Amino acid sequence: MAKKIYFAGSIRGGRVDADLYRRIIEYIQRTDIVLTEHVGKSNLSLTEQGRERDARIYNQDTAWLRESDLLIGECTCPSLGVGYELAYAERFGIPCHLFYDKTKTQLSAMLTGDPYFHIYPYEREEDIYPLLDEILGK
Ligand code: 6IA
Repeated sequence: MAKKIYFAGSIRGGRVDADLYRRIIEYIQRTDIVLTEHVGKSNLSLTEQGRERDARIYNQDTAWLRESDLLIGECTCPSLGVGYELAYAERFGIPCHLFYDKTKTQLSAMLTGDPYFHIYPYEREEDIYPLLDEILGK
């Protein structure tokens, strides 16, 4: 059965990796369901929406997170929102698989120091896809 995947990637933290997010999302979608497809879209509005509209985003995202089978995060570009989602996922027992490009960044010790998270440092984008196959049980 297709799994429900919560893909986490930076939005207001910076969109430098938005195309990479889109490629990863499209890869996962070959076999499984990505609840957060918008994270890979290139035309996202980055401006604050006001607390009420942002509350709708928060409520929707946390509901999706609770119903997801697992979280896959691309964490090269630091994002407060992704960090929050990871702690939230841990609280609800959602398995988390985190990727980052080790030639570009070092991950926060709050993630690498927490044994709850499965962490995959990579050097080339091509390295990500076979790991995704394993994670998704292909
Ligand atoms: O702090 P950040 O903005 O970088 O946080 C990014 C993370 O928070 C992503 O993994 C998303 O799941 C979530 N997130 C942040 N902003 C939004 C958002 N903005 N919509 C949905 N999820 C978000 C509005 C875009 C909308 C107009 C399509």
